[in-house]
Amino acid sequence: KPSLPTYSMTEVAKHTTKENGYWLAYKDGVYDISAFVENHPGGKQILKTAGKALEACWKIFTIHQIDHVYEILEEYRIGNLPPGEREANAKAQEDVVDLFQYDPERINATENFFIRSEKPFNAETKPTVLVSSFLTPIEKFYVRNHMHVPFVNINEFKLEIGDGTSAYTLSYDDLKDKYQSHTVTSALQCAGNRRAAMNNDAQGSVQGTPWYVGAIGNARWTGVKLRDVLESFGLLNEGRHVQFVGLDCDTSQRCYGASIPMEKALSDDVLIAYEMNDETLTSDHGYPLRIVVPGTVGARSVKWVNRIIVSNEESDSHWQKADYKVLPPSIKQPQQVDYDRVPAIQESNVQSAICYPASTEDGNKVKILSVKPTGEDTKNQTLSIKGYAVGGGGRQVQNVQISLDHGKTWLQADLEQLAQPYMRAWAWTLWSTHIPLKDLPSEPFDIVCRAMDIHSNSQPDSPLGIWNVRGVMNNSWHKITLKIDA
Ligand code: MTE
Ligand code: MO
Repeated sequence: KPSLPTYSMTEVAKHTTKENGYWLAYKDGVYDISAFVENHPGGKQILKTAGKALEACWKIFTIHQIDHVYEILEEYRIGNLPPGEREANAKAQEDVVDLFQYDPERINATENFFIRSEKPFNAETKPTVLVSSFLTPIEKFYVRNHMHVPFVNINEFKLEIGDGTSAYTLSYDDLKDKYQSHTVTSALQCAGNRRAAMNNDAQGSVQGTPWYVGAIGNARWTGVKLRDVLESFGLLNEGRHVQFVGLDCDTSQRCYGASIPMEKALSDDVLIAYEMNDETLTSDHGYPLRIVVPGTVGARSVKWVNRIIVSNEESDSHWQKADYKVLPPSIKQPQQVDYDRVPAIQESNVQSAICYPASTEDGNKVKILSVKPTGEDTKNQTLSIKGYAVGGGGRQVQNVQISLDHGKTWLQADLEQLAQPYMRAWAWTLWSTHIPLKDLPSEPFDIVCRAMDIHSNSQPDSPLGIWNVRGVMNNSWHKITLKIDA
């Protein structure tokens, strides 16, 4: 197009905002896609390409490599790229394909989360946010991504269900129309929640994302029962495990995956979910479909699930075969043989944590927290303490206790919990207590909490006896140190 002006990549790179317009380059053309942004089938994700050359962005998302896309793009052409820059683009970006281009924009992320990593996105909910509502709002719910958020074209999306040799498929609409919907309120907790507190001088440091207490949330999940879907294809009890595979795959096509025992899949409450808190799943939480395995560690609730396989074998994914296993404490540098001797974690254990008072700073770094008591009348001032507890495996929380003297004496907390059927207590418990100011020391002091489930399982007082190099399943008493600022 000789009639059009020539723009360099430096010029293109300046157009990445609404004010300046969204420009991009492709081959020998320069395009202003501002007017197209609203119409892009993949939504706002297209903005990630602004200021850049498309070559690299399209390399992996082959869905774009069809003629009509080039035709659409040609309508937005505003100029030419100087000769030479096209080759440079293709070459320079060959190796830096941004797998994360479909990760969503995360509104108010720093307000709600302590962000542990950006790519992949790993963010835990701040403690005070956790206890401010019984259902964790979607945008405040922790995100644990091992890879990028995958691109999904819902019109082409298919869920495959099979036994490893042959498979049936269901579209998104099929799944919603053909099966009865079912809603479950359930907590979801990462097996690595509270990992950071497992680091200690005596035993060494642990490997993995250093979560404080916020890799947990509680939501209403709506979907169809996994058992109904398996049953409709005659796959119920046709293998010992049910494997799930996600759409998030690395460049060598290894995808996130996990499995659960068939016995668990027979439960009425394991879902192929499409809604969270009555809204369509967001891309960070698995849109369009995710598995929800209540009572089980988060790692088995596979997001972006597009394949379900009934098999006599567990999933052979890294996250089932290595990782998410409680290795013996003698192992400090795990090898595959060590993992092979140890079972994959399934059910969660009994857990609780103090979430209020809390600092706005990263909880792992706060040594002594200064707090002001509440109440107008100085004589009747109290200190409120709040937190969450969860039984794991469907076991309801029986009680939560607070101690100000490292476990010699205990105060019983008040519980907010749902009435749930026996062994199906999937939702968490919120708890609170109010301690009169006159009962509190003026010097810095420790508060610990611990929960007990209906089978009297309780939490260990320290991580020493449960230490493992991957830092998983830490449910030791949670402790914070306070100084009253009267
Ligand atoms: N599913 C896929 N496909 N990819 C993932 O990285 N992370 C798992 C699980 N499902 C993961 C996944 C882990 S370890 C946890 S704790 C939960 O999703 C987190 O779910 P959330 O991000 O919705 O809170
Ligand atoms: Mo996790």
